[in-house]
Formats: sequence, structure tokens, C-alpha cells
Amino acid sequence: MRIPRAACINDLSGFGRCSLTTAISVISAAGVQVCPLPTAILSKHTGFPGFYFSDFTDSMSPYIDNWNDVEFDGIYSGFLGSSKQINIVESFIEIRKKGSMPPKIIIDPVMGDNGRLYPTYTEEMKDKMSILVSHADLATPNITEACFMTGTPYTGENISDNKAEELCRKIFDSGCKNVVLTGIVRENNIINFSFDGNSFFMDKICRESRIYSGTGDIFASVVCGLMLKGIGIPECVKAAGKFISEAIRNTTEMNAAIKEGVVFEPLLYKLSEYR
Ligand code: PXL
Repeated sequence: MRIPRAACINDLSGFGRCSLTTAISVISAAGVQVCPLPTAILSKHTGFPGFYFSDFTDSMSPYIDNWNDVEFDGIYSGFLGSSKQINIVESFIEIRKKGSMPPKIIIDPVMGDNGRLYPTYTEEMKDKMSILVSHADLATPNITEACFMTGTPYTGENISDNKAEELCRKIFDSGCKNVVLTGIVRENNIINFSFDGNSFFMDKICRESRIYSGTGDIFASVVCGLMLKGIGIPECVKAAGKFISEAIRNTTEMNAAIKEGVVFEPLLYKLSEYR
């Protein structure tokens, strides 16, 4: 059996279940080898006061250069902390796309939530992220990120199918081959909407009452892992929704602290069913 290999670009937060700790666990459980490229090292994610932070930007290019003899089936990028980091990732992707077996590019454009960009996000970064997404085989924006990338006014999470289609088409037209728009709120449900340039697929999951940090990282990691195992995107989206809703339900029953993220460890074995 051949194990697909993914370069995973994200920060390493030592506590709080997000970014690389999530990607490494989830993507490995799906049967894909993870090669992490840290963008920064934090003792805890930024939701905890007083976290230690060490920027890894200046090490990223020499780190990538040393991977010249390593082939990747996929490149997955998540949270990026500066324009310089987006440039480094773009150049890594451009070089790899010119190879004989170009990797699948999965970009989670982690930029903001609830109509607002994260405080670290500048206008320049927003424009650069839109360009990075245009290189992707798959992008997984939430509504806020899709609105910012397409210059569309944000009107809330409860958008119509037509509006979802319009956002996906704009991102698709920039060059991105598949768009999964996440987190459309419809009464007691969350809809994840995917578009491949021709058809739309909608997956509905039950909306849970508590919102945990790092959920977007779990979603993108499940989709990335299963996609690199050769599973079609609509099925990956369905699997990710099912995994997250089960994990959130368990976490809420355990009464675990919201900041510590979704307790997904007991359910990781379920991802092996797709191998
Ligand atoms: O996607 C969650 C995440 C990733 N990375 C860092 C974070 C968070 C959430 O707060 O702080 C550094």
C-alpha cells in the first residue's frame, strides 16, 4: 500500500487543539503521511492570555529548500501570519506545480470569522491570500473569508443558495478548481456548500450550541486527508461534517473547556474507515 504524503503548513500551538496538532493527528488518522512546516510556534493558541510566541518566518525558506528531494502528493496550508509567509508558500506551490507529478493544493484561507478579519490580517495579506487561493485545487473559506476575498459585503451567516453559489463562482473564476464554502447557518443546521465549476453539493449537519476553537482546522484536515486518499470532494465534505458533529457532541457531553478545542481523539479511529 502506498501512503500519500502531504506538506502541512500551519502554526504549532502546543495547547488548545488547533492548527498543526490537529492536522498531524487527523490527516495521519486518514492514512496520509504528514510533513509539517511550522509558521510559528506558540505555547498555547491565541485565545489563551499570555501565550509564548516564536515566529518561524525566516526559517521557512531554508526548511523548504531542504525538501528538494522529497515528493509531495499534497500541500495543505492553514493559518499564515504575514504577507512574507504568504509569498513563501506561494513560491513553494509554484515550484512544486511545475514538477512532473504536481501535488494537490489545499488552501484553508484562515483570515477571519463573523464578518471580521483577525487582528493580524492586513489589506495586503487579504489580497495576497486571494491570489494564493487562485492556485488551489481546493479552498475551504468560511463566509467571512469568501466575502473578503471576493469584495462582497458580509451580510451574516444565513446566506441564500444563490448567494453561496455567487461566492463560490467568483472564487472558482479566480482559478481555484474546487470551493467548499463552510458554515452557512440555516435555523438548526449548518450547510457546507461545495462547487467544482459545474455542480453544487450541499451537506447539512446539525448545528451545535457551543462553538469550539479549531473546528475549521478539523474540517480542512479531514477533507485534505480523505481527498489525498482519492475520495471525491462531496464525500470528503460529508465525512468531515459527520466527524465534527459527533466530536462536538461528545465534547459538549464531557463539559470540556471551549478554549481547549474539540475533543476528537476518541473518534480518530473512525477516519480509518475511509482508507
Ligand atoms: O484555527 C485556530 C487557530 C490556529 N492558530 C492559532 C490560533 C487559532 C485559534 O485561536 O490562535 C495560533
